[in-house]
Amino acid sequence: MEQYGLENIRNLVLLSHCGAGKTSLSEAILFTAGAITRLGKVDDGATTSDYEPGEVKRKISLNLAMLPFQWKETKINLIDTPGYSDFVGEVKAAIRVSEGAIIVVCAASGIEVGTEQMWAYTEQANLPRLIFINKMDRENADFYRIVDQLRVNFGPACLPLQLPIGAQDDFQGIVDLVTMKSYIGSPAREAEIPSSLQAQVDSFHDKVVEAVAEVDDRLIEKYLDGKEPSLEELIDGLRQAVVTGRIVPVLVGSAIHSIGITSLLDAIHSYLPSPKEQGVVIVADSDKQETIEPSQDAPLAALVFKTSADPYVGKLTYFRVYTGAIDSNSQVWNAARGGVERIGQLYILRGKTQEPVSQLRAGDIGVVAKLSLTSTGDTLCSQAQPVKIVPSLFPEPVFSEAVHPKTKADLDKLGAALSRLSEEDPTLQVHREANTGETILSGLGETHLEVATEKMLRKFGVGVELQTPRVPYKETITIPAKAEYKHKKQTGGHGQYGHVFLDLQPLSRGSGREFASKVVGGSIPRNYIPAVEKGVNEAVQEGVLARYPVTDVKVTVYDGSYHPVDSSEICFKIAGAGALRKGLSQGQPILLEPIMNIKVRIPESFTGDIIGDLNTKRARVQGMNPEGEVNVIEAQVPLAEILRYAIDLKSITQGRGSYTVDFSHYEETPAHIAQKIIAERQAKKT
Ligand SMILES: Nc1nc2c(ncn2[C@@H]2O[C@H](COP(=O)(O)OP(=O)(O)O)[C@@H](O)[C@H]2O)c(=O)[nH]1
Ligand SMILES: [Mg+2]
Repeated sequence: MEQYGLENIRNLVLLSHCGAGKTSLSEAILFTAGAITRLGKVDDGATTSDYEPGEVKRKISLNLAMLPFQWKETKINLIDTPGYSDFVGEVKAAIRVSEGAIIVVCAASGIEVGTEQMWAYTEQANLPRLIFINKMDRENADFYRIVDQLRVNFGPACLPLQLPIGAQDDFQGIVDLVTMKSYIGSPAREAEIPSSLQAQVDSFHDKVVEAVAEVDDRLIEKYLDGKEPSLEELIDGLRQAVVTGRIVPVLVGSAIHSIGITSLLDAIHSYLPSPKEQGVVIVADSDKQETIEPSQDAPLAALVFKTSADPYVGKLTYFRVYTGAIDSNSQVWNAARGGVERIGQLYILRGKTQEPVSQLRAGDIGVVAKLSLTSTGDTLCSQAQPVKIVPSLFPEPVFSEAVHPKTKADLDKLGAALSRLSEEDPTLQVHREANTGETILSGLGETHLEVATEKMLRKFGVGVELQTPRVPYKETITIPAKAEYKHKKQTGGHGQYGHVFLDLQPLSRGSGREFASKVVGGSIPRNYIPAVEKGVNEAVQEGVLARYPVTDVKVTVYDGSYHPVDSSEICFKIAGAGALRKGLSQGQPILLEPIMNIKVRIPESFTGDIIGDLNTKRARVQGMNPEGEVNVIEAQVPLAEILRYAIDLKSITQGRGSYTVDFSHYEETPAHIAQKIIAERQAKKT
């Protein structure tokens, strides 16, 4: 098995708006590099990257895919990612373990929402990048228009290193502005620079030389003297500028026709950094961050960046080695869990194909099956020198649905399947909503949850339906009330007797429930008081308005009577419950609804639309804080109005917005809305 030094590895993530052609490009790259012998198409569901049934069915990528190949003496671990925003967790994981990115832009559509988002992610991650203008063969493809757009939106660092030869139907190849050679067709043949393009090529070449001279002290003098740098100097200068983010090369081609791919591979090889050039961030303890040097001759440090649940092999753990090496059939230390992890056979993944390897060294990426302790975000290391590498941060789930198993058998397997799903996807969370008894699955959007339920059926054989979660309404009283209830029965032998007086006081919002006894003189014997409390506690679970739990009430038992023979705990429980229900009815009960704090982040220009929409949702806008070009709107809004806000926000902003919610407090539901809810609950009962 071939081993690669740190300098001879590139970990590279493909990023773009959905549909710009990442998966097609990854296939063309593998094909051009000779890693695959057949060029599959996304539209036939036949690519190396999109192999999962959900991906084949939808013809979009849903998961990150590892696509390693060799180019010249270098191993390139290409990672294809989904462009659809519901699956951004995969993007974040892939970015965390990459040293470079290719941002794919469609030559006709240009910059789209996803392009802006991916650009921002690479900025946050400080990731050197190339831009590949794809689909040059398409109608409306216009290289120069897109380049202008890139420079306006992302800055003058975006620098064309190639020009297209022809466009749309007539797109034939590219001119390389660094080597000043031109390449036609697929596989690429070197050709003359078309004379019609020569002036344009010279002018763009000068721009490249100027841009490199500006960022490279060694070249600026030469440039000012009017001397042309050597090819080596130019490439070296470009490499420094790309690695430090001062130049973002813009390349061009067509994934579908495999045009421009060889030049793209050369650019990756020449300009993007190897793992050696990136420090590794570790956390020694919680507040101190320091970096360690990437090295293959050091103790092991490998970050687990993804876990997938496979019905056949079980759990598959994806890791990136930062220092040292990891061996098949060895033992490593998991610092986060404080335990030894047994490592079985290591594999390299290409799409769904697993190739066994005996060792993986620093810089490389692999997978191992059936780890027992380890989860996404953990570091595998040596016990002698434990380290924790900072993991990627995943977005919080914002969209929730209630999971209803279809059959009894589905119900039995539901818990295990849900916990494995959320283990595999850190952007999925499961919890049980105590107030409604529903199992709630939360994720990043409707499609995300839909795909999760398909996976549940396919991988674990569990059938479920998703429904909008019920709102956990509550009930309370608005005025004090006193109530008496006597439970008395004479049946055959000895009878039943329990008799209580309750005092109900409304409490302020958020107080919860209290119970007290002020019984004096033994009108109810002390040993029966807990039974009264039990009766009260059971009865408050279903209020008298719409059977929602009762809150913010203080219940005091202050009097009653008993019978020396007929009284029992059960009788006082029944009396307690009966008195409570009477008291609630007399206390002018109302329905309370949960109010959430919502924080919506949107580009400035959507502010009016977002506020308008929030107003139709009974929201109280509390603040607007511009943060650069983004506006952060804070509001309080009833949960009932924002159960599907992820979908509304996406359609108002075409996916440019994001939001977070958390619970604030309960508040009275406006009467006309409460009446509807009460009527619906009554209809359901009967
Ligand atoms: N005309 C043309 N279509 C392309 C090209 N690359 C990709 N496509 C098409 O664009 C669509 C989306 O491609 P895909 O690779 O799945 O995009 P992804 O979402 O970025 O992975 C598919 O229908 C592809 O066939 C290209 O170079 N030219
Ligand atoms: Mg794709």
